Amino acid sequence: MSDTYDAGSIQVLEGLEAVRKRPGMYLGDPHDGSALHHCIWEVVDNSVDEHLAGFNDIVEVTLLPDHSLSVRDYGRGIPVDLHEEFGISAAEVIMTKLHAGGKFDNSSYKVSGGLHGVGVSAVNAVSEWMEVTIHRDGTIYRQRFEAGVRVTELEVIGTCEDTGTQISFKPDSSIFTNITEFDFDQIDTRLKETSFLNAGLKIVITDERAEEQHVSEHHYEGGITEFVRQINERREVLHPDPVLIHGEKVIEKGPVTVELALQWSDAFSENILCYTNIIRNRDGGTHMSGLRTALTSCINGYAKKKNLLKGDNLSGDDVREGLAAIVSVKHPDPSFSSQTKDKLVSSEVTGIVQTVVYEKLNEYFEENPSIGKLIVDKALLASKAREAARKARDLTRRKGVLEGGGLPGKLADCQSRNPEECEIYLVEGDSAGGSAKTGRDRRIQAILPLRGKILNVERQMHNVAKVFQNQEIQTMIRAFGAGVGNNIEDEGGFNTEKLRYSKLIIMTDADVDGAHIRTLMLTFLWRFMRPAIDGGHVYIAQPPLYQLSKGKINRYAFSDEERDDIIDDLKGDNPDAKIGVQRYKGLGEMNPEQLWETTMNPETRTMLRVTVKEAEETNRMFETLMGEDVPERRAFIERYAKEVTNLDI
Ligand code: 0RA
Repeated sequence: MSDTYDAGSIQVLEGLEAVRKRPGMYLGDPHDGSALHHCIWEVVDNSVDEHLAGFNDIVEVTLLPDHSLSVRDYGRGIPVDLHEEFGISAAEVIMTKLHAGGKFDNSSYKVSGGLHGVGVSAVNAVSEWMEVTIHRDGTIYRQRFEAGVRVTELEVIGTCEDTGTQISFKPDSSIFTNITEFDFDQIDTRLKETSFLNAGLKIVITDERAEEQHVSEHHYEGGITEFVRQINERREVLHPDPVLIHGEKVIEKGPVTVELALQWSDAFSENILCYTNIIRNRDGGTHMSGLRTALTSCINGYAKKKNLLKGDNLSGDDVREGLAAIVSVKHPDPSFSSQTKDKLVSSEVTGIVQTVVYEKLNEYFEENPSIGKLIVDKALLASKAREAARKARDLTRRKGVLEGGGLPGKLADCQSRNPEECEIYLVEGDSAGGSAKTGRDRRIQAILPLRGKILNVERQMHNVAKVFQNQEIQTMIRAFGAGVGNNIEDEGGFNTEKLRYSKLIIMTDADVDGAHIRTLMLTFLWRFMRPAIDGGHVYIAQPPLYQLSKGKINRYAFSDEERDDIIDDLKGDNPDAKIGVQRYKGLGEMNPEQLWETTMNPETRTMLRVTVKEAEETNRMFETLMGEDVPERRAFIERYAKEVTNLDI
């Protein structure tokens, strides 16, 4: 047997040596954690394939204290019989031959892994060691490799009653540098997504690296429907159950299946996630275009038929406002625009998705006319908002809002005329406004006190005039000096280049009312001055929740946790030390110095910058800020605070 065997194994070595030499080409950057985690996806994908083939319901991923990781499934087990061409076991071929993935089965078996990547052998190549354990035909087999080279034969080590495969590996520390530890959260997030996209597949992740083990389990019988539900978890949805759409078309290469779940909520932006063979396509592609075309024509058609549409057609943006959707395509041979698979370009997919969605969504509207009307109404509101923003400049000009009065009387402007260094604080209430005026750095900080609640513009979209009659809104427009209306192309439309301040800082009380006012302000900015948000000019001040004092020492806490830490710290070795704890209910309770020190001093303050990197984040942001979900809000603050700190340097 040895001749063929040697020839085969030389080929194997050459292949794997290439991976070791240039891991970046096969697995991504070995220094920033991406290749390291890619190894996991690569191994897990094989088990997911077994699920897709209908033979596996559980994947167990375990992070071990020796920096190794194991993936166990309960599928058929890798075949152990002799591979004719190479003269070694099929298992060894899979473990050592690049791209050996789907050779054994020419059905549509390889849907995820085979297309995803380079196969488990590439991971083997960059592993200090890898072990495969196979449960098959009542027998347990094991084989071990080091740096991709086998160091034992495939040995029988016992008997069993189940079937399945376990692959364990330890990434080679001579290849992976800088980030060398598996990141539990990253793994958890990714595998959660995987289980959403594979209805019924249970994925259990166990972290045994710390003394106390940590387990996370994902199992969604509802698949992408539950995924959409979760995206909309904290939103007011227009219909309780996501619309589930399924279709298939057989093309020359095999069957293309499309699966979608759609659900509209009262959120502002759209949130559509696209996948091909379980891999996320961040930039969408032909499946996305198919969906968009179908949505626009279907919803316009329905609106007309029901006489709900008076004026122009609804735009694509209008019908997608507030939509959360998952599009999952399975394709036997997809093409992408790049190696990273960010965009699907297989052209036949557009038509397939379009036809399926158009048909099924029409059917859905016929069967659920009241929901159809809610969705059309929501799109009409979005359309009105857009129209309103467009009309806004004319109206404000006619009313002389922009030119007429000059700067508003309530504005305590700053001395500098250099917008780059200037900031404007939008402060709720006169008393807080007073403290802010006294405490500020008057050279660069302007204060605009806003009285009471500003208008909820969302409810007034049908009546733009009313929005612009609102005193607080007029005041803001005049103070900012950059016009109004989201379209910069419009004359008088909001133009960040004209902004008199580079930072628009919303400063409200740290309570429910404050959160509400902040939401109203953000809603106004979103609808009428969106370039300010897009350009990163909008900030949220973070006043402290507590003052802690011991004698002459004053310290401030921004969360309950921090409060407890500071109390411990101040007590030091004396548990009986007297610590004064003051809870700030509003900004008004702080004197000017305190307000400066804790919230306004650019050297020491923490602010949130309102950023819109992705629609997803926009959505989450608005909810995060509106809701009272404290952990979520804290996570948000932590995530953005860093960015802001950097910015302020
Ligand atoms: C090739 C053929 C068959 C199964 C597998 C590979 C397989 C590979 C992996 C990798 C991890 N877990 C896995 N489970 C299965 C089909 C074998 C048959 O027809 O019985």
